[in-house]
Amino acid sequence: MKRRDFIKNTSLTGLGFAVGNALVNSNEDIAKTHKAQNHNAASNSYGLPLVVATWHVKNATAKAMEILQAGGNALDAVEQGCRIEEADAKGQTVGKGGLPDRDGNVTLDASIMDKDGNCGSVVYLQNITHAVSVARKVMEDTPHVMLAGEGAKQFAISKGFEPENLLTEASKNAWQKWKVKAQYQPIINIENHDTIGMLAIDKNGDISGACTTSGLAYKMGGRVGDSPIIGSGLFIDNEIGGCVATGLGEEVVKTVGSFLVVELMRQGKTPQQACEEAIRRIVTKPNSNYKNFQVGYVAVNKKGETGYYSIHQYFSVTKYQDGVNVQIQSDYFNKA
Ligand code: SD4
Repeated sequence: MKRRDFIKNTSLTGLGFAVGNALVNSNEDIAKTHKAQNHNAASNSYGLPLVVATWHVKNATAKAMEILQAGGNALDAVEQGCRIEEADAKGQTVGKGGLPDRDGNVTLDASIMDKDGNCGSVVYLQNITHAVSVARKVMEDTPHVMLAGEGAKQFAISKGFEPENLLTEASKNAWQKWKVKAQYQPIINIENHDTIGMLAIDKNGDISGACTTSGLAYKMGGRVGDSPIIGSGLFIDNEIGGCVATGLGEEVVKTVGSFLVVELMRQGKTPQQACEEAIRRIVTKPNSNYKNFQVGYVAVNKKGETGYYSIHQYFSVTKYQDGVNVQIQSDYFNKA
């Protein structure tokens, strides 16, 4: 994953205009950014189908788009797209190769949500690479929404998933190095995040989303983040749009972030405005220490407009629309 290999959205044709990674200095400034983002000036339309995802995940968005271009649905697209990152053992915050908790256990969280508002998720899943597909099985084959831990693992095995060791040598070595100091702090460095959250709109205009992660590196044993919590790490309302989150899950959960973004779009905000407002809710809390963590939202509305925003520093977003699969830097909140 070449997470530093960014392409500035301002240099693109075919994606319309965008604001770029402008520094935002005040709450008031937030509202002024991204007014024109995503609009395809040439055609005066927002190209569908569309895939948008957190971080630098071009292979994943390419896979999802392949499915959509072939007439497949958004649900299959987001599942198959996320599986690309889960299978990549070099990616250290999702699926196989994910960094472990402080006890050395790799534990996965994932969720998926479809156009009809059905959803499924798994938390604290061990030894199964494709957590997103287990989440889909929970959604489709059980009367429940969420399965955890050993129950989730046994369910996955009953559905034919093969248990395997997810702790690669590289992740084990990194954990052993970390153990020397064993100091845990929320990490703001973007290089330590690449949970994949993906949203897709298919040719029928239907929206689905998915999110999958190994969570925060060196978390406490048993810790669960926002990614598998419907409404926090992911929310879809096919009449309105969808949202996925990345970053410090605890802060997303406290504001029910993805649900908030979708509800703000329901009230008339663009995806960009909605993401900015959801970030504002975090940073304006009394005693918010937002300079010490990161949260990023990616949102899409029914028209195919997208938005993305983060705290303190940009995060990268991959968008595949109008035949262009590209990495974009988000704008971000940074009250000096
Ligand atoms: C979590 N939100 O478990 C996830 C971590 C993440 O990029 O997004 N990493 O809190």
